[in-house]
Amino acid sequence: MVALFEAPHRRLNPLTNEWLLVSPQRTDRPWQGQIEKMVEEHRPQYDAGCYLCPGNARAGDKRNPAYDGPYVFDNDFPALLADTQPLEQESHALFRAQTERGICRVVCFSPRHDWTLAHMPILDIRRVVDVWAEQTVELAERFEWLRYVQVFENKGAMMGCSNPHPHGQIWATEHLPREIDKEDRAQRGYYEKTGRTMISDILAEEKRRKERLVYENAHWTITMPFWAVWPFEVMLMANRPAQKIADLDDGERDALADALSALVIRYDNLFEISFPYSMGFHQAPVNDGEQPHWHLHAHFYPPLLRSATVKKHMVGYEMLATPQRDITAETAAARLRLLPGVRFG
Ligand code: H2U
Ligand code: ZN
Repeated sequence: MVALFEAPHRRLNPLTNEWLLVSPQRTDRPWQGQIEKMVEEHRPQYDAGCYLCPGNARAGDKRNPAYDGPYVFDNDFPALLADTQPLEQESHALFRAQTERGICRVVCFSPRHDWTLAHMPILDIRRVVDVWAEQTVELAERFEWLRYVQVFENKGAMMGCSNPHPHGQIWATEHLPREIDKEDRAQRGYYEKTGRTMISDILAEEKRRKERLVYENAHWTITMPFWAVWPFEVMLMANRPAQKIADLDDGERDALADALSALVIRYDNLFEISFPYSMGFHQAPVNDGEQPHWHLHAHFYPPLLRSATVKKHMVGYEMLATPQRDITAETAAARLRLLPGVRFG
């Protein structure tokens, strides 16, 4: 018998029912080779050329107000439209199409052009949490045909983010997006069988084993999932099976701001750079009654592998067959867990 960290094996993601391949024998050895340091780019607090800074012009004669906290606006180049016309009928069973109505918004996290979540005081992050909650409620109430509100942040040029000003986006749609649909089915099946949310059981086990824990506070737990695909992928889970961001009480929102700050600071400290990632919350669908199988959480997917510049490529076998990783989730979790909680520099 060999241990999981010694031999190639596959692991199942129970939230999506998808497998990944783990090959720890390839590089699961003590960290070797040097880590190139990148010089941090210094940005001004206000950039006259930034379309997200307070008071500045945006596309189509729009202008941002002189905002001093989080600021939300309708995306000027939305991927979805609320009033799109019905599609002409495509009747072939193998060529299905459906109308997808939706709303796209941009959420500036702070007026400070030079900040990221990792620089923001926890009280300021808390205001962003409130905005995410309000937006989910407001959108669902105003557009009764909406079924899902996706809150996310795409950070860093490496992730294709077009502007370093701290911001995220909200896309709300009339259907469940693909990842949500997978998680909805898996969580529902688990809840129907056990009467508990899948994530409650994952949390209990992770808190007992501790090997993949990255950070925890009174209301939130951050772990590297057993089935993590990206080298430093983590999940941020509500300790209680809350369904939506808006269900969180005051203490849980404060603790969420604390957990977000703790995580993104550790991420920045890993390679001493502003760490790129895509993150987003997974919450219960809207306008569809109670969803007791849903358990609020967020996923962080950072592209970096070994240094500030070496990124993991999801190509070849991973595109054609199944995702694969070398360093195990346990090894990577330990690295993140041991990083300082104060940002470098
Ligand atoms: P990303 O860099 O994460 O893509 O976000 C920037 C968003 O801002 C992008 O979705 C929008 C883009 O459509 N945008 C505006 O809404 N107005 C503008 O004037 C420029 C960019
Ligand atoms: Zn700016």
